[in-house]
Amino acid sequence: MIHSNLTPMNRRLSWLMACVVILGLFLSTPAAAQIGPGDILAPLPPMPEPPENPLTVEKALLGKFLFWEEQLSHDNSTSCGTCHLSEAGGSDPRVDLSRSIHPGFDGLFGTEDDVAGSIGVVLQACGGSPLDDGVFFPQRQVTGRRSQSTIGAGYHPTLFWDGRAGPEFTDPETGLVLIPSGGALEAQAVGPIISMVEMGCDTRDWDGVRQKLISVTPLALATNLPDDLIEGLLQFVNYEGLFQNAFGDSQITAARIAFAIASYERTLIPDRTPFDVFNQGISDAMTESQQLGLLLFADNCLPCHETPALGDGSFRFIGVRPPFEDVGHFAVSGDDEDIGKFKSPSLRNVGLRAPYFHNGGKATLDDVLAFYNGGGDFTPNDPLLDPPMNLPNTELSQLKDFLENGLTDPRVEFGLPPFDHPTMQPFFVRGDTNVDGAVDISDAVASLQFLFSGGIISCEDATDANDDGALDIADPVAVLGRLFIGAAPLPLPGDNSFGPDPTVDALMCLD
Ligand code: HEC
Ligand code: HEC
Ligand SMILES: [Ca+2]
Ligand SMILES: [Ca+2]
Ligand SMILES: [Ca+2]
Repeated sequence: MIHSNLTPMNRRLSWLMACVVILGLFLSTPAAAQIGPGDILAPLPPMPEPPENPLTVEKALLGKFLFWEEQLSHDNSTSCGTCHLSEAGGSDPRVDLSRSIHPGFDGLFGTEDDVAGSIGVVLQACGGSPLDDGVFFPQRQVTGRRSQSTIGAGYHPTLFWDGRAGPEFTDPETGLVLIPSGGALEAQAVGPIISMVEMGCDTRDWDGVRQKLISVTPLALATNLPDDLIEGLLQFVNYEGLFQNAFGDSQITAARIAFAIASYERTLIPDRTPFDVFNQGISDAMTESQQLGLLLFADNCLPCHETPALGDGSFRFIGVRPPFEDVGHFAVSGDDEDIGKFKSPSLRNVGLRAPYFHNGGKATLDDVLAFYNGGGDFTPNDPLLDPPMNLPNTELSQLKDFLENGLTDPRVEFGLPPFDHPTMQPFFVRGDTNVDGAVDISDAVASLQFLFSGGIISCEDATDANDDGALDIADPVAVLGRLFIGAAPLPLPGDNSFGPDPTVDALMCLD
C-alpha cells in the first residue's frame, strides 16, 4: 500500500476509511455503502479564471471556432481538436496507427523507448516546399509525448507533462505580461499554432496566422457543425466578425486568439461523472464495486491525484521510464531533483484516453494498475510508491471499475454539449483500400472485391486512388500502375503519406 508519508489530511482519510470499513463489517452491509457525499473529496469547484480574461459567452464561442479550426494549421490538416477529441477523453484518438510513433530518446523506431505521440504536420517551409526533418520525412512529424486532456485542464496551475506552460502569460507579439498568474491556458494555446511539428511551418509568425484567419471561411473544412457554431457563422460570417463580437473590434492578435481558446477550454468542466453524482448524495450512482474502488483509490492514489480534479498537478518521478530519457520538469526548473519528474494528471475521463503516461507506454488501465501494483518499471524515487501496492486481483478490478466507469462523464464520452464539436477531416493514405497504412497488391484486390463481388470498404477516399471523386476500375488500375510500372505517386495526401483529402468530393471515410 502507498501510505508511508501520508499528509495529516490523508491520515485522517485513512482513519475515516478504517472506521467506515469496520463499521461496515459490524452492520454487515457493504462497506462502500457507508461513504457519504464529500467524505473523500469535495465536489469540483468553479473553474478558475484570471481577472485579466474573464469568461464571456462571446469569447468562448470564438474559442470554440478556433479550437476546431483545421485552417489554423499551416497545411489545413490539423486543429487543436484533432489531437484533443472529446470522445477520446480530450486526448488524441489516433493511437493505433503505426504513424503515431515517435522514436524516443535513442532516435530508433521499434525500441523500448518509443513514444505513442500525436501526428502533426510534415515539416514545411512557410513559403511552400516540404523539408527533410531527418526523422519522419516524407511522413508527418510526431510529438515526443502523449497528448494530454484539454477537458478540465484549466484546473491545473501549470500545463504540459513537464509544466512548462503558465502560470504567467506573455503576449508573444508585444512581449508584455498580460496575465501574471492563472494564465496557463493562455500561455499554452499560443504554442501549437506556431510549432513546426504540431500546426505550423519552419518560421511561422503571427502575421501569417492573422492573414490566414482573415482569408478563410470559419470551419470550411469541418463537417457536422453543432448548432452554436452554425448560428455563430450565420450571424458573424467570418473571423473578423467573430473577433468583433468577442473583443469589441475586429483586430486579430495572438493574445486574443489565446484569450478566446482559453475561455472556451474553461467551459470544459467534466463534473457529471458517476463519482460526482454519487458525491452529491445519490448513492446508487456508483455500483458497489466502484464504491469499493473509490476506497482503494483514496488509500493508494489520492496523495498524488488529490484535489477535486483528481490530479494534483505536482511533479513526480514514478518510474515510467529511466529519468535521463526525458528530463521532464527539470527542463523548467533547472533543479536536479526534478529530472524525470512529470505532472500528476487529472484522472477524470481517464478510461477514454488510452494509452497512458507521458510516453503513452501503457496500453490499458490494467497495464497501469499492474505498473503501480509492482511499484513502477524503473525504481521510482517517490516515497509514496514504496513499498509497492500489492493488491489482490479482486481489488485491482474494483479500482479499475472506479477509474474506467466511475470517472467517465457521459457528455464527454458521447460528445454532448459543452463537449460537442464538428467532425474533423479523416486522414488516410491514397490507394490504401484496406486501411492497413501501406499500399500494396492487397489494396488492388480489396478494391476489385468491393467493385465486383460485394466486398466492404471503410474509406472511400483511400479507395479513390486517382482522386477523381468516383470509385471504379480506374482506381485499382492506378494502384497496380503505381506498384508495378512505377507510375507517378498517387494524388495527395499520396500513397506514402497520411493526411486529409485536399480536393472536395462526396466520398467519405469511417472513423
Ligand atoms: C499534433 C497534436 C497536437 C495539436 C495540434 C495540439 N496539441 Fe495540445 N497537446 C499535444 C501534446 C502531445 C501535449 C503534451 C505535450 C507535452 O507535455 O510536452 C499537449 C498538451 C496540451 C495541453 C496541456 C494539458 C495539461 O493538462 O497539461 C493543453 C491545454 C493543450 N494541449 C491544448 C491545445 C490547444 C489549445 C491546441 C491548439 C491551439 C493544441 N493543444 C494543439 C498535442 C497537440
Ligand atoms: C507518487 C504520486 C502518485 C501516486 C501515489 C499515484 N500516481 Fe498516478 N500518476 C502520477 C504521475 C506523476 C503520473 C504521470 C507519470 C508519467 O507520465 O511519467 C501519473 C499518471 C497516472 C495515470 C495515467 C494518466 C494519463 O492520462 O496518462 C493513471 C491512469 C494513474 N496515474 C492512476 C493512478 C492510480 C490508479 C493510482 C493508485 C493506484 C496512482 N495513479 C497513484 C503520480 C502518482
Ligand atoms: Ca526508440
Ligand atoms: Ca493497404
Ligand atoms: Ca477514382
